[in-house]
Amino acid sequence: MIKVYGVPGWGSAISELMLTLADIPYQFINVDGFDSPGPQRELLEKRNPLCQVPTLELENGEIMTETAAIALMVLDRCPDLAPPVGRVERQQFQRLLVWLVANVYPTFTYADYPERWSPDAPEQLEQNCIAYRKSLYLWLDNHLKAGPWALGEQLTLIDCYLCVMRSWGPRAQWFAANTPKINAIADSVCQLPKLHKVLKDNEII
Ligand SMILES: N[C@@H](CCC(=O)N[C@@H](CS)C(=O)NCC(=O)O)C(=O)O
Repeated sequence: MIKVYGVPGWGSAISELMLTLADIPYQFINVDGFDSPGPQRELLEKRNPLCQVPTLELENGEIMTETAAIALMVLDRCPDLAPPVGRVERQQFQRLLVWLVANVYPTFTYADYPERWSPDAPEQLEQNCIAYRKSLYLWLDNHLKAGPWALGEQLTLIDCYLCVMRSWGPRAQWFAANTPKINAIADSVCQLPKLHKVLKDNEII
């Protein structure tokens, strides 16, 4: 069975939602505290030298990291979670998948640990990253389809990202006030009975 090394509510929640939607069984291994020296960090570092979550250990022992790569792996097993090949929505799915991890996710990498990257001005770096992240979400909200899901009529793995990311900074209240489409999509994901347990376990609902 796949092992998901993660922390409730963190980036591993995106993988957990995707695996659950695809009916792929997994075992969750909580590595809370991995971002400080200690046994949890040692456990994770052995599998992923970047020491990030999610880190997956697949059925064959291979290590898989990067939520976008994990999404592609899930799609190999459950193609219905992306628009079909040949549909215009598929290109937008591919674009948004890379866009989220290439643009939004790094704002967390830098703003969550600003002292690592800018020891002399950590607060400035953090504020700039958060302001940039807000501008990205505003752009995204303007470019999303009318709904009910990010790509229109079909629930896709992009919706897993939006649901989990809505629970992170700048937090649900900001999304409710500024990004109505992201907010509505995240609400719809939160109402999927299939995801109820995993969302609760990750303190997203
Ligand atoms: N590119 C990775 C980013 C993963 C990531 O940054 N995860 C965060 C937690 S949500 C993390 O592990 N941060 C710790 C660190 O970067 O040191 C992905 O898409 O999975």
